[in-house]
Amino acid sequence: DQQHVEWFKDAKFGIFVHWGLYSILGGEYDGTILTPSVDKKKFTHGQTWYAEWIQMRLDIPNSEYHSLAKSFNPTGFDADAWIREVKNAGARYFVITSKHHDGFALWNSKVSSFNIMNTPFKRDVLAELVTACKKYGIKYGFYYSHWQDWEHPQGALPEWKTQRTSEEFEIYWKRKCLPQVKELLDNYDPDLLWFDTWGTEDAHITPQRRDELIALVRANSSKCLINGRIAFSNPGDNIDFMEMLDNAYPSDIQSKPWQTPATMVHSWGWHAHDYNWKTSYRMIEYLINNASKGGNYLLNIGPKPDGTFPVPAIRRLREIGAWVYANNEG
Ligand code: JFZ
Repeated sequence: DQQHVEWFKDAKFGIFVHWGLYSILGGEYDGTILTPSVDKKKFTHGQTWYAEWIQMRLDIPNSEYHSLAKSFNPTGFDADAWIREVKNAGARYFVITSKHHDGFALWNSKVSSFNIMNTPFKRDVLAELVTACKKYGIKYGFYYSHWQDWEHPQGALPEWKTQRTSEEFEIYWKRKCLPQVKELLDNYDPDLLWFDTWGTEDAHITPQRRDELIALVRANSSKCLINGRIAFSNPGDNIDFMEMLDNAYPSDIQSKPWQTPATMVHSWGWHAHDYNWKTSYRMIEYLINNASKGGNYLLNIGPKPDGTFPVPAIRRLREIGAWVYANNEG
């Protein structure tokens, strides 16, 4: 039964958000700014200066990085205002990083204390965003980093660090990953889960674990879509949609519905020194190009540590929205 994927097939446009403790740093730590000239050999996917990678990029130990939680207090956060912008941009769905590679959960998680309730903010932002999405008729989903987890002692680390064995990873998998995914399904009933791997198959995300995770989602939700990045290669038939690389289009007809994740600048998370803003005109072209080939465009914003969208992002959302609503029913 593929009914649950119908909305995704004609959604065309979604908004993605990367937000977490790394947003506080905005691409800078201890006087060092992440720039395009950083040492490229540490990265395989060529994304050398993403702000959300700052912990690994600058080798910040957990003992230091985790103290960022003590200053996470985005008092300007307004879920209704965010989703109003999403709606006015003409997007039909919204995806946010429930937990990125750093392991920090943006919801009230009983599985791991490394979560937003243990910050001065103490508000479950996922719960607030879900309420707003329902109000505005926006489908919603969560990015969940099921492979990389730099907080858990047995979570996967980047390839240049010492690797966990499969037996070690199993502890993280059983005690954090699977229980947190179940928690997301139970508490928030998402329309979509967005898992993240890249590269080639390794000892962690084996076909067996991939299938175990798919089975968990299916056992707890009949509607929740699962993306192809759940596994490295040949993710199998049991997934709902594929992802192209950033701003790329498939060269042939896809057997699965698909989307392109893309970001307004270079970084996904907020980076105060990233001036690579794409023009609205260019992003509208990407959107049209994807939609004309049957795909969706999932456009990312990195909110600031005060909880607001950067002004250049708001301007672009509104310019894109003006085009969408002038040319479509929205
Ligand atoms: C991954 C993450 O590492 C990154 O922080 C962000 O969340 C992004 C959406 O996903 O980065 C990737 C992974 C794979 C590719 C590009 C960026 N790729 O295959 O081109």
